[in-house]
Amino acid sequence: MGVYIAFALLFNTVALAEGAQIAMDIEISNSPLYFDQLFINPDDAELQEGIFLITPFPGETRNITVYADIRDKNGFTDIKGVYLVFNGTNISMQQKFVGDVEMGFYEAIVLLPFYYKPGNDTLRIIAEDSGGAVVEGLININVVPVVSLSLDTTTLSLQGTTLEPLIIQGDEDVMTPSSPTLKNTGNVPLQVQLKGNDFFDGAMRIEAAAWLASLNSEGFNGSSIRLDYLYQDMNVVLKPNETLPLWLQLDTAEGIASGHYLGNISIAGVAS
Ligand SMILES: [Ca+2]
Ligand SMILES: [Ca+2]
Repeated sequence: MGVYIAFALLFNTVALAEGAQIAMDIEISNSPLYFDQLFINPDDAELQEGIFLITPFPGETRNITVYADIRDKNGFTDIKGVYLVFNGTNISMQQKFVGDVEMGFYEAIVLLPFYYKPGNDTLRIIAEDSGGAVVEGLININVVPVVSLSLDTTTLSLQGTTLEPLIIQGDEDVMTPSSPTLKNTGNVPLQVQLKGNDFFDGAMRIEAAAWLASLNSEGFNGSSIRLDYLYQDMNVVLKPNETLPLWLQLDTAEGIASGHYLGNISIAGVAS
């Protein structure tokens, strides 16, 4: 806890004769301004060994409430301004109520985007009184790594003839489920993996390997893989908050009987 000590040295200048006595009064005024308590709402973070653990919400911005109890020996009305510095922004903390004649209770909400980098960080709180005394307090935080991958498509149906390859076009818009879009909704880079199973209509079967998949804004111009029953790496790293279109193509070259087939394609993200 930071305690601000101001020294005021009051003495008279004297012409010093050798061996003369010097009279000196020293006044130490204690803490014109200091932090009584700095904390984050327990609902927003778990405290572990002096560090607040904050888990971002996948794909959303999380509001973190930060509190500072500040005392000023001259009375809380002497506190002029309280600011919170985080992620390059300076937020003014609002006085919520007063504890007693010396203490003011301040609050601010910090916005934590889901893609904010995980690891140790600090929230810096700066308070100033009318006399220009400044104190700075730190809240140590740890942003917990979150692995989260979202796909706007859950089910798709595809119609066509068996004369030519059937293509599902991906896009980069997460609001268009008919065109699959992957988005990294966590805060760590992800390796994307895909697998498929066989598609069936009764006894009729299309093997998983009849599907080609590509994660590329250019469609199949980039690298594509043939689906397998086990997860395979797409050799694409999806950065936090980044989106990529997923393209799928059913290869009908081997000849597929007409029917109504049903099957699954699964997507996974692995922290890379
Ligand atoms: Ca003061
Ligand atoms: Ca889409």
